[in-house]
Amino acid sequence: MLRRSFLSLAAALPAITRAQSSRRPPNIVFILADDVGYGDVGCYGATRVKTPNIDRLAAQGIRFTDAHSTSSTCTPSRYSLMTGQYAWRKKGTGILPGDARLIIDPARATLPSVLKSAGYTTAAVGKWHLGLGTGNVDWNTEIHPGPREVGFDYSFIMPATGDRVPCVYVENGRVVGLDPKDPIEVNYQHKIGSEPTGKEHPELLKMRLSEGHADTIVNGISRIGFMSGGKAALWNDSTMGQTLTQKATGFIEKNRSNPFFVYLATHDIHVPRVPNGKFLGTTACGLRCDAIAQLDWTVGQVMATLKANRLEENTLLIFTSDNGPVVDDGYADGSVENLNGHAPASRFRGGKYSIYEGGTRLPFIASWPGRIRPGVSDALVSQVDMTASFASLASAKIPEGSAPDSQNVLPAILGDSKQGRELLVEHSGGIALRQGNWKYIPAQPQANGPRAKQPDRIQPATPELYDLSKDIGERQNVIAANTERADAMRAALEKIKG
Ligand code: NG6
Ligand code: CA
Repeated sequence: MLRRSFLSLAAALPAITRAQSSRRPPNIVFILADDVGYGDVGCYGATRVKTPNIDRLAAQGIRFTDAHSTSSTCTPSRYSLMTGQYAWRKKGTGILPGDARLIIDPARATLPSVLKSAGYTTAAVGKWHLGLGTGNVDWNTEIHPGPREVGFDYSFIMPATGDRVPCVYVENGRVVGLDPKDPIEVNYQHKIGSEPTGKEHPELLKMRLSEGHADTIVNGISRIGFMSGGKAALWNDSTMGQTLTQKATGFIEKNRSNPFFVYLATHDIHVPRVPNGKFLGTTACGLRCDAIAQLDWTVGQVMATLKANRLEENTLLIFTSDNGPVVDDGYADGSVENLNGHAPASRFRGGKYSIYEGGTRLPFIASWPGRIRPGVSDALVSQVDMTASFASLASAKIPEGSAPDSQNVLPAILGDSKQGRELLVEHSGGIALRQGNWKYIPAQPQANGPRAKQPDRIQPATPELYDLSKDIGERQNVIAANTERADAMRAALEKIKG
């Protein structure tokens, strides 16, 4: 074992020397897809949808088999990624409405601010969903605090999600294309303005609803929340993939001569799924998979841009997702009917909204040609670790007290070590603990929404223990036969909770 790690270290040495002798630290491009599950891409087993670009990235980099988002939904997951703090430690980090205030304290060091302190130029492109302003956002003036105040030099964002108003892009704090004579108003309590809603006018909808999403209709699709005004600024759902990709690649081109960090948070494959016409019907598993095809195109564009600008060998490119998969997430878009054997969570139990592995165990690929040697890693790593790991890569300091849960797993990410975390807290409303191949799940808070009893959303009401080395699908609760281990893991979890 020792000998092997010595050998792999020795093999990596010339590359390390090369990286260190170049004057600048490597660029970092972090592509965070939305709701993409472990089984949704080819290199993780998908066959009904082809993902040649993501597969190529995996072939030239390291494909992780036990990498996690911190949470099974977007806002807490992204909060943890950005702050290096587990979201369950902080109140108010659940799924946010589109008019929520910024939930990251600008006084804290963040992933982008730490990189900025090391000389990086930083950009956030795509889905934000971490709130903006300090309450009662005025969408018609400069909106702050937001990405800039937490460390992003440039930002081009969707404020919340594709299915939440306001349906406009915000670039560096300003709504893009806003006509001042047609001001935007947003309300999550009651209807405003004269635009029809999905509830009143289902006949106007081009996408039927299965749950919620019955408020203001924008581009023929009703959303969560009410919005009036801003007609000229509304985004076009079917060009969103292209728009976000171009903003990210444009930033890369513009900043090619200085170290940069790009956080590209795609809207794909979140609902509403409106992939561009050129991807429609290109897969064998419906609209959800067509959105995966569009996502794969985005990854290909980023790779091509790095190559064209001769940045490949000086850029760490990571591809992952914010939480596990969901097929019907409120729009009856045919994705369930057209699955055709496609298994979004692969062999794992649960998905988005679930404490089981499907909730947070996701594709995670790290590529850096010339530095990372291709392979597969079973190291346990979490997105909460990006702050400490990227700080280490950039030789940046994390101020005392910031990023408290972030561990430096850079050696695992670069393939110099097979070792990741020893312990990981998973989160989906409640929390659970991973220790090696063991997973301890305390009794979880019970939801009572219309879907809470769906098999892929059931949360355990009493404690469970799984040995993932024998039972990757978390089917055999072995707590009764392993009470000592369960007690020890419960105690370890209590200690981490503090
Ligand atoms: C849920 C929405 C779902 C999605 C999710 C957030 C309903 C019925 N469901 O409340 O459609 O928007 O929030 O997804 O409204 S996430 O990926 O941003 O966490
Ligand atoms: Ca998500």
